[in-house]
Amino acid sequence: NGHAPAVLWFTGLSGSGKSTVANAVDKMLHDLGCKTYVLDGDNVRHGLNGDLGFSDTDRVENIRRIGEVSKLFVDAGLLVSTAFISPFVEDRASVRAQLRDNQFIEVYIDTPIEVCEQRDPKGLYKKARNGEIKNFTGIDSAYELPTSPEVHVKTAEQSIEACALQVVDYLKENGYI
Ligand code: GGZ
Repeated sequence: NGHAPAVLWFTGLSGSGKSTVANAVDKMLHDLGCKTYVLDGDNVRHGLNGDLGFSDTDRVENIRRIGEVSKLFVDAGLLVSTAFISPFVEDRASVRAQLRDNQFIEVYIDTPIEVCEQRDPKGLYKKARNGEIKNFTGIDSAYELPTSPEVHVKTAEQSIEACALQVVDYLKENGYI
């Protein structure tokens, strides 16, 4: 039950299902005996990155720090899942460049913005449309599409379970687990 350490880098819009799928994957991996950890807004944006907001500059710094922390977890031998919008291609590429070949697995959580907006679990899209929140990703702040993600997941078309299995299957097929 050994496994190769790596970062599963989930990227996608707010409400796309990144955290949900990442946590489902994490549970499956844990049940397979892997050492794992999930980094998401809940444990990073309040603490380590509590000084950062949502300007482009702050997002760049947010992702840079998360990349550094992920690298430490990989050094410790874990399969770490990160669930952040990470809207900029260049920043995702920088994190990839800091890791060894095959240690960065980009998982694009591809959910149409219409679906994310309909879900709107925190009412943030509504506030962004009202102008109560500025610089909201997909409304008035960019999301740069992944061009060649290792895994491409469509949450609007299949269950959370099936989405998570797609990621776990990738790890199996490529010898990580
Ligand atoms: C995007 C925002 C914003 C703005 C607050 N734009 O659905 P959520 O609530 O739980 O996920 C979103 C989260 C995004 O933080 P990240 O650290 O993932 O962003 S980034 O990678 O771009 O740095 C959303 C909430 O924070 N949120 N304001 N303006 N999402």
